[in-house]
Amino acid sequence: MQSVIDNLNNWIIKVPEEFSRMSELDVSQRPMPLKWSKKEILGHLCDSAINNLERFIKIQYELQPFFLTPYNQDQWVDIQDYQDISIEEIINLWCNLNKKIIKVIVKIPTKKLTYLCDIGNNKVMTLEWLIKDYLEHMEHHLKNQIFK
Ligand code: NI
Repeated sequence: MQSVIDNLNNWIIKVPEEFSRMSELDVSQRPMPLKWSKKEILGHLCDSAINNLERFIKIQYELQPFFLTPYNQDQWVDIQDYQDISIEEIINLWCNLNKKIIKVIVKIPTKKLTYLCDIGNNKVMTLEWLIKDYLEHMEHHLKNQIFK
């Protein structure tokens, strides 16, 4: 779990640095009409943080397995209107959400890391898996789409 926390802390430093080198056009441009801009991808990562923060909290006290509620990613990005918000505001939101997530993760007692959640399709995973998957999903978007 320490490596997840170290990685999140590194990204909190790196993401604002990397974005400061990009132009407004670069962060706002959609590669295709229906594809997200870099702003919107970072917004999607805010939505992921919002939804996963709730999961990391609820799994700790709800009945097991805790059933994950999916969220419609395109609708969230659209309704939150990230394309029309300044990149600074999205970066601040993303940093603050992830700082909060780190604070929650560091306080999870070791025994709770094996608590179970149902991720759909009859797949049951542990809280530890869910936290690692959160980082993996974030790094996929950062490495392959935003900072490629
Ligand atoms: Ni995604």
